[in-house]
Amino acid sequence: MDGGLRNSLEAYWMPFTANRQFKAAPRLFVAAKDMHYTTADGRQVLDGIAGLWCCNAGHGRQKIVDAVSRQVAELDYSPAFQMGHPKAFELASRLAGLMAGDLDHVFFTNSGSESVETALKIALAYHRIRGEGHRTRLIGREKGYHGVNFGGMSVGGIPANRRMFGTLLAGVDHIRHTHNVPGNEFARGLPPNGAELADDLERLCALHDPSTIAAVIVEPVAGSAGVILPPKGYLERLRAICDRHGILLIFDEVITGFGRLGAPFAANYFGVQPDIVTTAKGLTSGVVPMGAVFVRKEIHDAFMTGPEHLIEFFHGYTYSGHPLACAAGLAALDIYEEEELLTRASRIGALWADTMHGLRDARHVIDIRTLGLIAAIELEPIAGAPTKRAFTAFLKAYEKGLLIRTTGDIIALSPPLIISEEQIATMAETLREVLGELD
Ligand code: PXG
Repeated sequence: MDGGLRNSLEAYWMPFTANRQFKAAPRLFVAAKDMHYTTADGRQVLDGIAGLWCCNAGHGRQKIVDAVSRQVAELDYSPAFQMGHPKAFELASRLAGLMAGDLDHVFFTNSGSESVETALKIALAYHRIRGEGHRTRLIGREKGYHGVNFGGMSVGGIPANRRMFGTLLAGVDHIRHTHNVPGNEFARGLPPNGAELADDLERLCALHDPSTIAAVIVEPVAGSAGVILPPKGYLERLRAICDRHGILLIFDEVITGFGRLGAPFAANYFGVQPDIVTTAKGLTSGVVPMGAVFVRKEIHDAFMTGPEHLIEFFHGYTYSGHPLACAAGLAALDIYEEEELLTRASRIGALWADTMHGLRDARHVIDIRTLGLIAAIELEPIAGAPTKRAFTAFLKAYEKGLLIRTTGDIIALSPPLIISEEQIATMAETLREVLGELD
């Protein structure tokens, strides 16, 4: 690499990246179309993770490109506070129509992290408005990922994401995770064992008194910690405990939203009704940053009480409901609808699961988990060097033309929902080759 290029890589401090490793051997994408990225050296790379779980309609979709282009020329920005523009209302209405039950009010943000902060603040304010200001505790789950801001980091349960950052939010506790429950190895779909882990919430209710708890936030399917599935009956049990104690249940659907499981949202898929749902990513198919928080009617209406000239909720972002994001969101929803993408994972899920579980005899594999169009391939860590084996797999897969994600020693896969049957087979073949070459 020449000195000039090295310098040009230096200034950008990359997020969640081994910066020195990257800059010594950069991996740059310069274009993307449908299921493939093009690298700076002109190679095609099959996208096994929808960008970062977000490009659900695939890349370079003309309808989205056109909608965003038209929008930037017509109305580039409209103030988010005390003013509106038509597409924000249209998008919120369409989203409410897709979502399960009466989660029919939508608050716009710009990312999953902001959606989480917004949801936690809505939960606290809702109780306070109703005269239950004693409900201040927030409960998350071990291994949970709810973004990187202080609220989400606090209810999150990934140690590396927390340990450098002081005391975090006060009054937060965590229920146990559901990873690697004995008897669940290589289960297809929802694991059979571990529903009783939901009862851990009762332990925290007994410890803190349930009247101090505002909300519980969980990912219906945990993505970042390595695809951790809810045992059969687990989410229903969590819902029942929340109901018993007047606790709000928040589903963080930043990954599961917009078709990942074969239904529009996990709330639809599992038939479990949360009180608040956080989303982002697939909302615009990753094209323009945007998040949306869905709130049940009763919660929204509780805010709409005081004098009408007063702001009901002191929260929002300059770019909430940004016109470009709304244009991208509406076009993405059009594509999802026309191509029936939000339910496609239910149609090819069996093939996906068969193909991925076909890797169970590959080297180093100790577990495989699949649901919808998600898969995790868990590897035996190298003794004394955790994460190294999976990271090497990531580098090798990239060299062989396949983009995957790894967390710890787990390979996570979540392709765009447009993936073809042949491309699913290609993914598995490449992975088998990669696993066979690992130390
Ligand atoms: N909640 C959940 C459940 C997430 O998965 C966030 C919140 C935060 O979203 P933003 O938009 O602020 O990044 C996420 C993000 C991975 C990976 O490969 C996962 C995420 C982001 C990047 C990589 O596991 N999830």
